Amino acid sequence: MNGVAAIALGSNLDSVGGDREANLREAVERVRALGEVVRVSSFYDTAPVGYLDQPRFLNGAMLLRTELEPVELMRGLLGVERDMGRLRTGVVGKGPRVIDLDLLLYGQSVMSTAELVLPHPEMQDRFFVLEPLAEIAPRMVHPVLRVTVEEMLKRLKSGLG
Ligand code: PH2
Ligand code: MG
Ligand code: MG
Repeated sequence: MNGVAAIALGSNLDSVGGDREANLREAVERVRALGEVVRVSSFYDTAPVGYLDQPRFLNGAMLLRTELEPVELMRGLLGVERDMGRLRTGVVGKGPRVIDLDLLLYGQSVMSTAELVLPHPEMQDRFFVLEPLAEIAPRMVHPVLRVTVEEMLKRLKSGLG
């Protein structure tokens, strides 16, 4: 398969490598090993959503053209998280993290396994995902909702969901 994947990036902790912005930049560089980086959004300072008792996030999005299958790509992203010092044991789920890389869309792929759900089930509800993604891929279509990223953002803003 050869597809264009949309990936969300987030960080709200310093790492040994630097601050939130340095972490996002480092992640983009490391993701280059998984395919061709087509676009990278600006980075947005955002208030934490869900688990609120944690530092503000820096969020962004990127488009990657890759020959990896969706699950292989996701494993690659988890590898980047791990290599950058992301801890997954003994920490609050949805809590502070050095780097978070979420696979949002992979072309028009729709799948649901224990390892990976595509499209990302919460992307349409998250400003911190849709704002950066709308900047780089406004016309990319959600294969289940059948609306563009631009439209998802508009609906979220208007409270239609
Ligand atoms: N990620 C979460 C939970 N809450 N809030 C913001 N603003 N940005 C995030 O990336 C984020 C969050 C879990 O992945
Ligand atoms: Mg996440
Ligand atoms: Mg994640």
